[in-house]
Amino acid sequence: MRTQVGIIGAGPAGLLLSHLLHRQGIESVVLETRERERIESTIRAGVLEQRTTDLLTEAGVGQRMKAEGALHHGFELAFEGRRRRIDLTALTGHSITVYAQHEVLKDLVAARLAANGAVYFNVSNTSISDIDTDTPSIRFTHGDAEHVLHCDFVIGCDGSHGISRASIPAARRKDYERVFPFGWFGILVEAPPTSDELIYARHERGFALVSTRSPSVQRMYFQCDPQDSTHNWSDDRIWSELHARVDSAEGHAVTEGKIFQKNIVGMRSFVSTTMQHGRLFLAGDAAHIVPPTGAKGLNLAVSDVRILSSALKAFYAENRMDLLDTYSETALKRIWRAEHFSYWMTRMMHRLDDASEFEQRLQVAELEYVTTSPAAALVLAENYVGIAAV
Ligand code: FAS
Ligand code: PHB
Repeated sequence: MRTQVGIIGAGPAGLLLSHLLHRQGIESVVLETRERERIESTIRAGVLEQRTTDLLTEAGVGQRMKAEGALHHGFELAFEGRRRRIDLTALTGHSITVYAQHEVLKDLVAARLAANGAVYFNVSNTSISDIDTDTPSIRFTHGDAEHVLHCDFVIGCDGSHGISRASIPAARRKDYERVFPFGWFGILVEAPPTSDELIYARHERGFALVSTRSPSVQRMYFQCDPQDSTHNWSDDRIWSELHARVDSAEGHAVTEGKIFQKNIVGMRSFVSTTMQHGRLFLAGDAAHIVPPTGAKGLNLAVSDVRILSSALKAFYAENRMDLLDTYSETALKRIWRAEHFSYWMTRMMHRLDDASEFEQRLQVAELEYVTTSPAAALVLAENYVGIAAV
C-alpha cells in the first residue's frame, strides 16, 4: 500500500488532519485499533474554542455542531456559597461551544467516508519503520492480512498510550510531567440543565463542575481519589456530594436526574518535546496531556493539526520544508500556554491536601480577584476561549 501521509489514530487529531489534507488534495490513510462504534461512543471532552469551531466549519464538518451544539458566552465560578460569572464574550469578543467530542468524531468519520477517505478500523500490531529516511512505513494487521503502508510522512495521532512517541529515540526527547494526586468522577445524567452555563465550583470538600451535553443530558464531575471505584458511590452519595459543593447560598441547587454513566479519570500534565523526528510527527495527546479543568485537551489537538496541515501543504505545493522543520517549536508555544493555564485553573479550583489553611485562603482570594478585577478576569477569559498570546 502507498499513500502520501500515514496517520496512526482516529481521534480528533487523526481524523481532522486526514480531512484537512483531503481538502488540500493530499492523500492520507488513517489506521485505528478500535472499532468505529467505540470511537463514536467514547465520552470525553465537551468544550470547543471558537478557533476550533471555526476550523471544523471551514473543513465542512460544522453543520450538526452548529445545529446541536450550545453556544455559551460565559461561565460561572462558585466558591464560598456564591456564584460569580465570567462574561467571556464581553471580555474577549469570543464564545465557546459545548458539543461532545464523540459527536465531533461522528461528523469527521462520516465526512471521511463520504469523501472515500481511507480509514481502517480494528487494526492491530501497528509498528513504524524508516522514519530517518524519506520513505517511512507503517506495518499493521487488518483482518487476517499483514500490510505495509509506504508513505512520505507518518503522523502519530495515537494518544497518550500509543506507539508513536516511543518511536522517537529517548535521547532526542525531553518529557515533562506532573501527576495530580486527585482525579475526576464523571457522570452522565438524564435531566434538564442545572444552569444556562458551566459552573466551576471550588469547595473545601473538593472541586466540582456542572457541564452539559444537551437539553436532556447533563455532564457533571467532582474531585475524587483517583484510586477510588465507581462502585463505592451510590447515586444518593453522588448527589449529596454535588449539592454540598455546588449549591449556592442564594438557593441555586444542582438539578438531579437518572445517572446512566459513571467513570473516574486521573489527572496529569504532560509535554513531550520534540514532536518530530525525521519523517515522524506527533499531534494531540500523543505529545501532550492537560488536566481537563481548562477544557484544552481537544482544542490543543485541533491546534496541532491546523499547524501540521499547513506545513504539509507547503511541502507538497512548494516543496518547502521550513514549516515542517519548525512544527514542534510553533506548536509548543500554544501547548505551553495551555499547560500553564490548565495547571493554574486546576490549582485554583481543587482541594490540595498539601495546602495549609493559609494557602486555602489564598485560593479564595484568587477567585475573588479573577471575579472582581477586569484585568484578572480578562486573563482567565482569554485563556479559556483560546486567544491568549503565545
Ligand atoms: P485520542 O486519544 O482521542 O485518539 C487517539 C486514537 O488513537 C484512539 O482512538 C486510539 O484508539 C488510537 N490508537 C492508540 N494506539 C494506536 C495504535 N497503536 N494504532 C492505531 N490506533 C491507535 N478533554 C477535555 O477538554 N474535557 C474532558 O472532559 C476530557 N475528558 C477526557 C477523558 C479521558 C478519559 C481522556 C483520555 C481524555 C479526556 N480529555 C478531555 C482530553 C481529550 O479530549 C483529548 O485531549 C483528545 O481526545 C485528544 O485527541 P487525540 O490526540 O486525537 O487522541
Ligand atoms: C465537559 O463538558 O466534559 C467539560 C467541560 C469543561 C471542562 C472539562 C470537561 O473543563
